[in-house]
Amino acid sequence: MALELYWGSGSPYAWRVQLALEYKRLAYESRLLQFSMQEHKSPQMLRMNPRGRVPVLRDGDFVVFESLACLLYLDRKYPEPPLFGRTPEEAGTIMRVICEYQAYAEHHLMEIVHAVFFENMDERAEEVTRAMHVVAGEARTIEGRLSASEWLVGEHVSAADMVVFPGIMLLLRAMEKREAGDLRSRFLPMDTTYPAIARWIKRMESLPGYDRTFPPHWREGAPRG
Ligand SMILES: N[C@@H](CCC(=O)N[C@@H](CS)C(=O)NCC(=O)O)C(=O)O
Repeated sequence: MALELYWGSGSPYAWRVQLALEYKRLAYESRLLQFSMQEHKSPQMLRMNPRGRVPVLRDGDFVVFESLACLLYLDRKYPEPPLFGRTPEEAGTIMRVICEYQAYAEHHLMEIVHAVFFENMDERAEEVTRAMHVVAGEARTIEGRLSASEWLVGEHVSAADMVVFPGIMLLLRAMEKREAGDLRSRFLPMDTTYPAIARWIKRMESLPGYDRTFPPHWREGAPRG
């Protein structure tokens, strides 16, 4: 039976798994769920993931959720091309970069995105400014890595790129919103503020199958979530 991916448009976590499936050129059934209709909370989805979140990946009788777990499963089950490197050293470095992103950047990045899309920025100004400083610092670290190498770790695209990329794209999308105000000049234009990240984004966008992973609702009208 084919792999099935349950996902939602604009979910950075689901996007990671889509990138991995496409990179490995795996055939899969795409099950796009509508957040607005709470389809991710249906009884069928809750049976697979009691947390009611996406992504959820099904492979025959086996179900896995949590995006990083999905990447690891795919890599163990379908090893070529690898997502976690070819040597123990590469695997350790890839996991380290992922852990650093998740521990020190992601929460703050999502705080900014959430504030821009769903909250009153004036009321959240202090927290958002604090988060912005943290994210800008972490972006500098990523910029440093990408100034020295085409991908976040090693010579090839890896799980590290697939974990970090969707978050950065979501942040850039938030920056397109009028509500982002002065934050925009902190991050944009990327070509000037973070030129190595801007070049890396282009490389990610030219990966095979990338277009199929792009959040469909982002192609429509003004940015929302
Ligand atoms: N740590 C999880 C996060 C998954 C997650 O939060 N997904 C969001 C979409 S971006 C979701 O399904 N939210 C629905 C909800 O919380 O009700 C992962 O890496 O997969």
